[in-house]
Amino acid sequence: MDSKPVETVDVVVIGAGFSGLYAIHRLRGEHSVVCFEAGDGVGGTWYWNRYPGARVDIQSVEYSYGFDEDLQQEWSWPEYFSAQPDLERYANHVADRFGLRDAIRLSNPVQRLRFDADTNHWHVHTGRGDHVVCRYVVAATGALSIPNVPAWPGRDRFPGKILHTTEWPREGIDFSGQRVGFIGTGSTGIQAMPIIAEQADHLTVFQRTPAYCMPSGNRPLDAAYEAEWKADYTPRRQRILQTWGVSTIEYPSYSALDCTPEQREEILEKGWQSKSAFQLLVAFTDVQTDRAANEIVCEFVRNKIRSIVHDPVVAERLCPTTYPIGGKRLCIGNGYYEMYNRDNVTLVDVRSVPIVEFTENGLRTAEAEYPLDVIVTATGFDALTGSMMRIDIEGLGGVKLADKWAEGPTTYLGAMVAGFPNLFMIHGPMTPGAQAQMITTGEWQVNWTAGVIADMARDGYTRIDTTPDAEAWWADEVNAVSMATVHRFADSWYNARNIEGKKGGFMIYVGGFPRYTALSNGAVQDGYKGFVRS
Ligand code: NA7
Repeated sequence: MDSKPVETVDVVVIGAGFSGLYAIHRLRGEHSVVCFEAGDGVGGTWYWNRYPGARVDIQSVEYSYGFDEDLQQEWSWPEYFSAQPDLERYANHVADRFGLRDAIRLSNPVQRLRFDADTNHWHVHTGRGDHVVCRYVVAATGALSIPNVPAWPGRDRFPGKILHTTEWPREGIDFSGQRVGFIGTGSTGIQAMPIIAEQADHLTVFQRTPAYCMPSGNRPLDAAYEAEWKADYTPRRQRILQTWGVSTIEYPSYSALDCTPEQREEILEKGWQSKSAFQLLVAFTDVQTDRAANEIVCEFVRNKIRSIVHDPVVAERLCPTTYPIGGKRLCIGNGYYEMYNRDNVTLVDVRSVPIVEFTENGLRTAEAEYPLDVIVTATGFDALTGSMMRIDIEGLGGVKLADKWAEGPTTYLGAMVAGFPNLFMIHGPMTPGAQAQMITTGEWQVNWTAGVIADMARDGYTRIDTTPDAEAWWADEVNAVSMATVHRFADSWYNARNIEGKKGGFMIYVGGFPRYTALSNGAVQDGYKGFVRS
């Protein structure tokens, strides 16, 4: 029984990350809005991920909001690629500047959603006993918010700390004199490890799959560059939506296969030195679509690793060979490969000799025990579906979302799920997600959702749903475009193969943001094709 009185609002927003904050701002001009947030502060990803070295991998001048001209003119980023404290500060600034805090209830996670088909309202129940009845729910729950921690036995026996990077203590951790074990060599691990290695007595890296990593070229933001952006923001924001989400890289018109070896080397070296993260992925037109073109870039990076890392055995162990570059998100680092030249860093291959258990001394693989004081897991996330599946969501006919998605997510445009009316997802499964720049594209999805909600009132409807046929059509589209890229050749959170036993197939839309927006707008303009309104 809820002890608090039942409240009624128009819209409940779940999550006060960057998309959730904008959703509050965008919707509350015309609607009453309440936002529930699990954390005790705003910022979502940039609230939770406070591990050492946490930093955005897209330039801050573009990884920022574009909805308010004054905001983008007045805000200054100290570096090209901002660190977590600056991003969290920005989220708080936006919450204050636009007066969003009175709509946000912190430390109050949504636990249950139930749709009342008689009234076309959602009943929202939270961890703090709130019960809100609303017409629409906008779930901005985050694509990467539920940590994946492999279930090795013996966790209770290990006397030291075991930390996941997304649950980092606000006060930080002093690694001085510590023997640190680090599991996970994705984007997160690559950012955190070089900093931890500088403090720790010893760092043992447990690597299952080596990563392709290119240097970020981070540096203090140049005033002239900032001014150039500020003088030209509107077209630049539009360009972000017209590319695959990063406008600060150059998109060439030549294939790798049409260049001579010398030309390729020159282009790739320029890309590596470009200080524009991700440039290697678009060094040629076909890096993301042609295995032979892709392999040219892979070998370039392997040779970089061989030239940076002194110990040839360690260098070879760090060379990715089993998947194409860009098949998983390219890692953007600051001194990652160089770190392996330190005397206090050891690399252990846990692909051939897997981790078996935590022990009273540290971590045991199938071959050896490693004595440790602290273990850090940067083992990724139950991505895309995890945050929705953990909420008890009951749609039409008592169907639970977790049951409907037991074999993998089904959505229409990544925005709605058939049988769960009036529930919109931002950056949900089968949207472009991290394949585009998430603040700008999150704004776009919120605007699209706000338009759909406005049309409901205009057209006199109270329920919008989608259909299994529309979901099947979208699944075909998501799969078809994924077949055109190299993503299918890598195991990653894009295709649910980062977690053993997770089902779902391809969960990211890699057809490009321009095509995604055209299809989403087209559905609306085509009389809400694929939707059912009543
Ligand atoms: P990622 O990219 O999913 O990386 C997780 C890492 O953890 C990766 O190296 C995994 O190896 C490793 N991992 C996961 N499970 C295990 C087990 N059981 N044993 C050993 N190693 C394991 O997560 P990140 O947090 O780094 O980055 C997520 C996104 O944040 C990133 O894509 C950017 O968009 C920002 P694997 O490669 O699966 O073999």
